Amino acid sequence: MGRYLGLDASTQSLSALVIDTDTGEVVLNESVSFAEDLPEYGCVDGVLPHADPLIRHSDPCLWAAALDLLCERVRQSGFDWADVDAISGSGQQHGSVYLRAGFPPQWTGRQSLAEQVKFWLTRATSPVWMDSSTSAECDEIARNAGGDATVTAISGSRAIERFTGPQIRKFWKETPEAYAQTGRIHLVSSFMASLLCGADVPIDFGDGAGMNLLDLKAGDWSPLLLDATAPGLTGKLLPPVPSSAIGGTVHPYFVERYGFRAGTPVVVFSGDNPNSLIGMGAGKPGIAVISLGTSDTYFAAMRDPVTDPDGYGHVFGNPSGGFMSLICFKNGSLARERIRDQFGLSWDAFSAAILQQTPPGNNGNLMLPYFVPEITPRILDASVKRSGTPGFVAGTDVAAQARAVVEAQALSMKQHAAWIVEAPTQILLTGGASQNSGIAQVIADVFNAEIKRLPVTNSAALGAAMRAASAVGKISWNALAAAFAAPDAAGRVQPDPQAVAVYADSASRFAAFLSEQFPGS
Ligand code: ADP
Ligand code: XUL
Repeated sequence: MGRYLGLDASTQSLSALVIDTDTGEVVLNESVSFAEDLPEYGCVDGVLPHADPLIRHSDPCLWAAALDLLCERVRQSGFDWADVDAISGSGQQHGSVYLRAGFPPQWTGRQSLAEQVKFWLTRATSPVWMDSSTSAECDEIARNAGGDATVTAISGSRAIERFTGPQIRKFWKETPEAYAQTGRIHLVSSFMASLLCGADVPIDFGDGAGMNLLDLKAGDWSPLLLDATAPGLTGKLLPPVPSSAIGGTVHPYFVERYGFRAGTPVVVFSGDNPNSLIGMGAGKPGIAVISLGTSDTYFAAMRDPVTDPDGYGHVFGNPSGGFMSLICFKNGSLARERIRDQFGLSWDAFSAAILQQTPPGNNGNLMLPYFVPEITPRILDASVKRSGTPGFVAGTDVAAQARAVVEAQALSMKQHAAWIVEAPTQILLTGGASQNSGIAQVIADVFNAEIKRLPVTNSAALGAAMRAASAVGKISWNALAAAFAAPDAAGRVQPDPQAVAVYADSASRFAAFLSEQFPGS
């Protein structure tokens, strides 16, 4: 029993959450926002501005700076880092960091982490999950490996633009000298763990499965996919490990600067979605989870790796054993924010527009809210389409815009996620937007499922803390889920039978509008 820290390096922030397994309480929940706290790195919505909408990179020095800032902020708040018995963490998936051989060095207390990391980078920026610029490389990898079906059978996903393998291939093609100088490639998760340990911490099966490089059944890198991706890649990756492996201990830099206890064990980090699966108490098959973070994702645990027949979805490792299926939508929170900002709404007004000012089905109004290139369905040439009443199409009917974006997202999710859990009767909802009652009601009605929410909305950080407690504290998943991931009675939302009937019709009209406007999607 003790105190366990989960760090969450997400798209727009770095958070720390500590659970106390003696009292069953969350004793620390602190966050650093990249935009508000570290504007000097120039990231907007977590990425560096780029004229090409397909290119989306971030700055690994920003993540290092956020780690220093978060540790210092928590120390100053009076929380004693020495009380933490073990640490694990979470990272936005797929993003990659490219480093010289010899990384990580012995950190010195004379410079900040960001200053030290900068010297070791062979690629100044990190492609992240929002990047869609590697279509050519995906085709090449599939061809080199013997076809899409082979890549999917081995790795659980077709070669996908944002996945790390295609990103590595693009780096090798564009800058072969910098690729040759690269001694180590990390995911965001394993990079953050390596910063903390001042030692090379391996990638876990959960996050490693998001690279198009892992042989899921063998639990090791696939020689065929490594060769199909880039020359000499084997030596640039550490062998992958189970999510319960100890990656190292906290480096003296953190002990001396911030007061961590010397020797605190660090359990390997994992991806945000595998961590969320744990943090939602959904490690066993049959429980559907929707996460409304920067991306919207729909996922569930599964015993055997079953792949998406349409080729959009993925199989990742489940940190509590077995696998998880997932489907990801890029036009998630940022699309809802675009509508909120364009029409001058607050989140409360956005929710009221849905709950009080518009009916389910939105009087037949439909939107295809593809502000940026979409992952599911695959739309590279993004645009927003509307059909319906003149006021809606012209944008004067403000309330209908809020309902339309959320209905479109929920209908698309239902259409594309049927292979994961066919007709869930209950859905666990998490992520920053899950607290919005209007959004939660639309999801309940479209899926005809009861929505349950947890008191902790950062399920990725919570899941990481629970993984540390399981691996080091040897506390059972059931006990951890009962203590920290029990749904909140007040957070339940029931489907409305009348709305459910309306959405059966909306679903077919939405699917027809989508295939008419984006043929082949
Ligand atoms: P990530 O982990 O990807 O950084 P979070 O789960 O922290 O994302 O969610 C952040 C998003 O939540 C923001 O982009 C914001 O749009 C959204 N959000 C926060 N509060 C609300 C709200 N009340 N209603 C709808 N969306 C919200
Ligand atoms: C999942 C995905 C995103 C990122 C960022 O495949 O691309 O959910 O993990 O949250």
